[in-house]
Parts: sequence; C-alpha cells; structure tokens
Amino acid sequence: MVPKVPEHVNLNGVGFDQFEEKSLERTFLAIKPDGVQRGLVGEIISRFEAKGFALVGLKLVQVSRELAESHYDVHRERPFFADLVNFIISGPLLAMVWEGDGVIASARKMIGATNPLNAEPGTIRGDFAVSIGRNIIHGSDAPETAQKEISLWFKDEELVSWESTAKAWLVE
Ligand code: RTP
Ligand code: MG
Repeated sequence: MVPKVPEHVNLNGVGFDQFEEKSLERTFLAIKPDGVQRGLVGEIISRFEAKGFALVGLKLVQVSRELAESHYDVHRERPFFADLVNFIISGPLLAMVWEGDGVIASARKMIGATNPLNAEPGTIRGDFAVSIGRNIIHGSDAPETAQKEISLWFKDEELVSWESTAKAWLVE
C-alpha cells in the first residue's frame, strides 16, 4: 500500500504529474547507537540542516529485534547480519525523515562510504568513524528503499509537512 504523503512529495510517479511544483524527495536517515552514545546527534543533524534539507520526522527509538531484522532484511543471508542486528538494538537510535530536492542521493554522499576508512574526509563516516560495523549513520540508498523505510519506521501522523521560511534563499 502506498503510504499517505503530502501532495508535493514525489512518490516515483504516484500522484506526481498532478502538480506543477518541483517535486521534493524524502529519505530515511538513522543515527545508529554508536552515534547516539558518542554524542554526535547534534553535529549530524546540523549538517543536514545547514545543507538546506528539512527535518520532517524525528524520534529516539529503542529498536526491537523484529524491526532491526526487517530494516536490514536485504542482508539477512550475509555473515555480518546477526552482529549488525545486535548492534542496532544495543542502545537508542535516532530515526529521522529528511526532505528536499535530491535528498536521497545527496544524503548518501554526505554520509560517505560504508567502510569509514574509505569514506572521504568531510563526510560523516569519513570524519567520525573507523570501523564498518560502527559507521554511525544509515541512509536510504534509492527512492524505492526510502519509501519502504519511511513507512517501516514512521506512522503517517508522525511526519510533519512544513515549508521553511528560508526556502526562498535556498532554491532559485
Ligand atoms: P546502511 O544500510 O547502514 O546505511 O549502510 P550502507 O548502505 O552503506 O551499507 P550496506 O551494504 O547496506 O550494509 C549495511 C550495514 O551492514 C554493515 N556491514 N558490515 N562486515 C561487513 O562486511 C559489513 N558489510 C556491511 C555496516 O554497518 C553497514 O552499514
Ligand atoms: Mg544500506
């Protein structure tokens, strides 16, 4: 089922052509338990705010095993799956939805390579992490996964549609 989203959000064609306004994307980002424990929540949120994206959903979650397994279902058969799930449920995680033009790909760039030792300086993983199993943050990797992950982690009523007064200074 397609989740309810505001009319200006691009659902990969669903409802999009009815609107002349340029479409916005949404992505699911999560500060993993290592990022929360290390006190990096403010630093990470600041980066996406300063870039010009809008926060539309935010909650601190003690993740259940079921939710962690469902989120990383694509990796279920991989050797690191059990460790990954145990890590994700090991402490609070900050679940977020961010909105903006091109936010899905841009957030992945800002996050950096999966292995932090290969992540460029200036990226979140490049600046704050050294280990693939403790890489601080998750970001949806494509429009389809973004939509799936947003509806897995958030109820419709937990997302807030709003337009920043700074928008006129961000977008031509
Ligand atoms: P994420 O889903 O967490 O945003 O990370 P990603 O897209 O950059 O990487 P992905 O391939 O989806 O892997 C998910 C998470 O699994 C852990 N991993 N460990 N030991 C390993 O070889 C290995 N490979 C992946 C990482 O924590 C990665 O973020
Ligand atoms: Mg991934």
